[in-house]
Amino acid sequence: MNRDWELFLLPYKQTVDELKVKLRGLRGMYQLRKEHGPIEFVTGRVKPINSIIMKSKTRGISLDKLETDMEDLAGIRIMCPFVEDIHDVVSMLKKRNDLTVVYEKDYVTNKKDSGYRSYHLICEYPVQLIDEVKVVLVEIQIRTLAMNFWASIEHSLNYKYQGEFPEEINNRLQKAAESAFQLDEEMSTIREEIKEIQKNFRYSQE
Ligand code: 0O2
Repeated sequence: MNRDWELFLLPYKQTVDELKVKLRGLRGMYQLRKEHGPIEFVTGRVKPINSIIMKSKTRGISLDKLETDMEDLAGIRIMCPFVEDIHDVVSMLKKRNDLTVVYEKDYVTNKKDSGYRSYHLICEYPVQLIDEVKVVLVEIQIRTLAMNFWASIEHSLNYKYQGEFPEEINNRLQKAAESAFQLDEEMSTIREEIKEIQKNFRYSQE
């Protein structure tokens, strides 16, 4: 099948560009309000054509059905400082009126067998084209910095093994994912303790 990929992917590129600007803008708004910002940084990408073709083969997705069946042609990642920020960002995204959450996958509570943790929202986003509004699917992944550290490195190592790590490496990657999660939990505990100390200090000054 001959496809003009650039034309096909254009609404997805527009979606990624728009959402990156909107979500990065939120970070600045929290800073201005001098509130804790649940967003550390935001990235986004349109799935590269070779990955689309590879995923369509491995998942048995017909190239005619990419729009409906490949949910991550447009992908956004939101990195949060703390695990609890993930839930705040999810609630905030669910309340937005420029996108609709279709369904969600909570790999933070239910980690994948690989050790992968992240919260995924599959959303519909209406994008204005020259003479029509097209509703496209976008996958928003929300994760902590530690989850992102693990996932980015595991993903890059995966290219060598194409998803089939030897068992011993698999086990070590799972352990590394657990260490990353423990680090997240420890940072949250430290944060809570600091908040408590500050609260007590304020009371003692009143
Ligand atoms: P990319 O863009 O190269 O990252 P399912 O059919 O639901 O089991 P599906 O549809 O692939 O699987 O969705 P899933 O597993 O919920 O999420 C897909 C995306 O989540 C992946 O995209 C990765 O970005 C990320 N992900 C899921 N599992 C892992 C993992 O074990 N390690 C890492 N590093 N990332 C993971 P793609 O398609 O791999 O593309």
